[in-house]
Amino acid sequence: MSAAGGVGRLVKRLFTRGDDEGERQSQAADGRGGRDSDIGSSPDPGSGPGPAEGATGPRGALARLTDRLARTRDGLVGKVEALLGRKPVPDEEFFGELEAILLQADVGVKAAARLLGGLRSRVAAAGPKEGGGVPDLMAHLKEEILEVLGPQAPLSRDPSGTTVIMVVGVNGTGKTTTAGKLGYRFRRDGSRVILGATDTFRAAAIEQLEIWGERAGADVIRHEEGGDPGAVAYDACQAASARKADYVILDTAGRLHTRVNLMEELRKVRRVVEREIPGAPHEVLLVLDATSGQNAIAQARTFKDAVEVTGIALTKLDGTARGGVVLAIREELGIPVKLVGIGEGLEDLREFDPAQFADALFVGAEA
Ligand SMILES: Nc1nc2c(ncn2[C@@H]2O[C@H](COP(=O)(O)OP(=O)(O)OP(=O)(O)O)[C@@H](O)[C@H]2O)c(=O)[nH]1
Ligand SMILES: [Mg+2]
Repeated sequence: MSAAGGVGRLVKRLFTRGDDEGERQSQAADGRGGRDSDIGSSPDPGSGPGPAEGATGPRGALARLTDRLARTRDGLVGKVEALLGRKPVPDEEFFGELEAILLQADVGVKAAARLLGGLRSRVAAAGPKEGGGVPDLMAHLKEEILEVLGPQAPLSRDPSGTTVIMVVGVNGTGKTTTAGKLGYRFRRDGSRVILGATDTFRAAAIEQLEIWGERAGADVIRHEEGGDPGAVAYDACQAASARKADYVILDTAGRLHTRVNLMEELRKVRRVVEREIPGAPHEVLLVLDATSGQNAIAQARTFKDAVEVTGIALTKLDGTARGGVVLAIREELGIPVKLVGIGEGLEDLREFDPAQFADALFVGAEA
């Protein structure tokens, strides 16, 4: 994909609505995500923040999440229900098949073992019901999933100064999109936001962030392509002080010429913000693509060691049946998932709420 083509496609997709089911499926199949964007339903795409009606209230939020997690729900909870239909008595074969379902949904070996162990104990404690089945098995599974997910981990912020968030990750995971959506969220809450184009690797990356800045109503600090990311970070911090910004969000590069250089550049950006703003960076958000499955775990290990990641933004949960990876991340990395991306629209970024996530997964199930 050419750089210009990438931006062109982005702009086109930002301003069009793909209601056609075939389009959804082909997008999902090629990893571009799936569902229609909510952008097209906004009255005027150029008029800054204007949340789609019904998308932001608690019920609207759950409904949208439920819609976007449909593939994972089918791949995980739907399959467990089908298994229970065939095998109402949870014997060894049942647990074997359940393990296979969990692994297919990318729950990971460790989290799957924990879930199965917990479920076995609950099943043993509950005892058989009349006719041989186990009462409330889906409810037990949901409880176990909630235990693995742990409590909600909110984003850190400095309420009296500027909060600096570095957005890092390998190329294509959704860093720029996440930085833009996050900026929009903060703007919608009345905060002043500066987006820093510290990904100077490609001109298109800078333009892409500028488009998001316009959409979100946030200022963008940029230099030319090939510029020093540390200098952009410095300017973004200076601008934040001058304009009394509440947030600086730095979109960083996903690739440079070698991996080693990338990590060095990220550490450099980090040192700049540490020096310029007290307590910064308040968050180093690692963006992981949920469709990349266990690969995401390997990426997280590399970044965790190199740049002190404080939280994960898990994107493209709408485009995959393998959303169980959220459990693998929690269990294997010990880094909290703080944000989830559930589409390409402005509204499609959520603070990760384990209880709501579980509710969306188990909606309609006999939990
Ligand atoms: N369906 C879906 N698509 C997403 C989501 N987040 C990002 N994307 C798409 O993923 C693609 C890559 O997103 P970018 O934000 O450009 O990724 P990046 O990490 O900045 O990429 P580089 O700058 O090349 O490293 C774009 O087409 C986004 O629209 C999401 O939550 N759901
Ligand atoms: Mg980018």
